[in-house]
Amino acid sequence: MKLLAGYLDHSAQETLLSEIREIVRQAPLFTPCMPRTGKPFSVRMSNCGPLGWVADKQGYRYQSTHPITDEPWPNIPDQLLKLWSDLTDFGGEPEACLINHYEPRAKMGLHVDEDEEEFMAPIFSLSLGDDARFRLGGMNRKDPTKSFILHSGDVLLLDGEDRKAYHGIDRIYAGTSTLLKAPGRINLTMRRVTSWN
Ligand code: MD3
Ligand code: FE
Repeated sequence: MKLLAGYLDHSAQETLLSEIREIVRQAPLFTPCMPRTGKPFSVRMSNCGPLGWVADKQGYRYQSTHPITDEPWPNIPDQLLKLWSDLTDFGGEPEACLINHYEPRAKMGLHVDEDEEEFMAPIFSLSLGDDARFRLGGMNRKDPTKSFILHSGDVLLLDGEDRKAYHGIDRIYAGTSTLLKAPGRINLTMRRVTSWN
């Protein structure tokens, strides 16, 4: 894991945030839910890029359209594509950019990202808004974990062994940033999904 603390300055964060606001106007945040049980996530999501990650009673998957509007996902903003090409050495553009919106009480339990076919590509993550406590473990759920505070503008790059590690968001520290209009946090995660192109 490589943490690039404060990689985006305030003005770059504002520019990106206005692009994200436009994206969620076209592709509204939806509430994902657990397969089978239908238990809703506390995080709301949307995506941009050719593929987007969705979760419903049928399962977890990547698809090319929004689950409610059935429209294709908006494009990934150029600013994000440039960050990907500047910071990763993997050929090709990201195929999916997941937008996670955390309200102050939202969290994301420990999980492994395993819905992608491509495990060689790094994962790029960017935090906006309130601080969050991020937890990174090992390949097994019971492995010891470490926690890190993620701040607005921080970039996290995951590759190698960490790509397959358990991770989650324990809590949001509401009111630690004034970037967003309301307390909360946005996380953007860019990924390669397919292993064919
Ligand atoms: C470590 N998102 O979308 S981002 C996710 O802050 C996700 O919203 C969290 O976990 C969030 O799947 C954490 C940092 C991150 C992303 C992917 C990882 C850490 C990771 C994949 C493997 C290991
Ligand atoms: Fe994850």
